[in-house]
Amino acid sequence: MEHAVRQMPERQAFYEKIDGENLSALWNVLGALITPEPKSACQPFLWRFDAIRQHMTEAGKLITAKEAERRVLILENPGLRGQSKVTTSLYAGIQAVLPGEVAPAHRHTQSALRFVLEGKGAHTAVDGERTMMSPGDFVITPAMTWHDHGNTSSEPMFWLDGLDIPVVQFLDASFAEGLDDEEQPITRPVGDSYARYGQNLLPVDIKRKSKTSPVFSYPYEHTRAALEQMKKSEAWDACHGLKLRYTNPVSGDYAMPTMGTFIQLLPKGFSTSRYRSTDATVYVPMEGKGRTRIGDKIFDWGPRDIFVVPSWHPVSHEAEDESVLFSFSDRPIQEKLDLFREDRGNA
Ligand code: 1HN
Repeated sequence: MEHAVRQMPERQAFYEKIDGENLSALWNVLGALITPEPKSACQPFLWRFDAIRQHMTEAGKLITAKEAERRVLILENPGLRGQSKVTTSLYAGIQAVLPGEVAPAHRHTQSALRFVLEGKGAHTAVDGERTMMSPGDFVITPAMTWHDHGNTSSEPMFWLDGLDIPVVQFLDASFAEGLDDEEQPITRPVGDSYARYGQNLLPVDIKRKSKTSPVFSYPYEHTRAALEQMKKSEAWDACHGLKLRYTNPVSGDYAMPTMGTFIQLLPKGFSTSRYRSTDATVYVPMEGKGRTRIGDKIFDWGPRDIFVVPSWHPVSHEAEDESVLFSFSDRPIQEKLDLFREDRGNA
């Protein structure tokens, strides 16, 4: 599959002739199309949150959340510049909502996840319900649900947005609309979805069409408590330390149909075994500090930095302090299409 076909004047003339009829010879491109293993333009990279915060503060003086609709700095993968992609299939950005601001209501077919980085007391409204946001919370905006954000606190609020924009783009399935009002009508009390779906209970006659978890918010307090309890058993996985996936309580599947979200704890001094998988992954350390080797590059990280591991690049983490890492990838899509592969080395 990897051989290159020889060029000859007669062949060249043939290619030029068929080119005019929108035809092209497979034998010239086969090797590039069907590679023996993933060959991605996506590159390993790390963004420092402190640098982004500074730029966001400047952006806050240049444009309001209302005018921008969403005041976001896109994390553009250096190998994919100009495409608004953090990996080949995923989008990521850092959003700021300043005190008193509203990011106006809209809805679209793209699904969004938020991972709260800094600030307290801002909220997002999804499908008629408000959710307060705190650092470490994982919050979901399902496809085509109305959503707006507001900050009635006195501190700026920063979070990471992850969206399946490139997937929806690839499938040409984008629909979006705005709302006449800035904020959507609130029809349910704060905490309603968590009480109804987030307590190992479900409404007796539950019928849901949506493949997204009805738990809009996974508060860090509970996530962290689960890790804290589990770490007592010291059952560390060689590649992952202690790694959990966020789930949809209705289906037991990932919390979102297109993006898998994960939280992992690495104890102080722990080094993970080399691991690689086909799902390019975006990581956000929430606590601790350490370094991660991705292929032949090494990145030092601390809380709120963001780094990206491309498909099939060997990755190993070293935690200098006890560390908690949030991550997300397109793994649910790959698993459903029988494309997901991982390599744990000998671990
Ligand atoms: C969006 O709706 C949000 O709701 C954030 O906060 C980022 C990037 C592209 C398209 C829609 C949000 C987005 C987005």
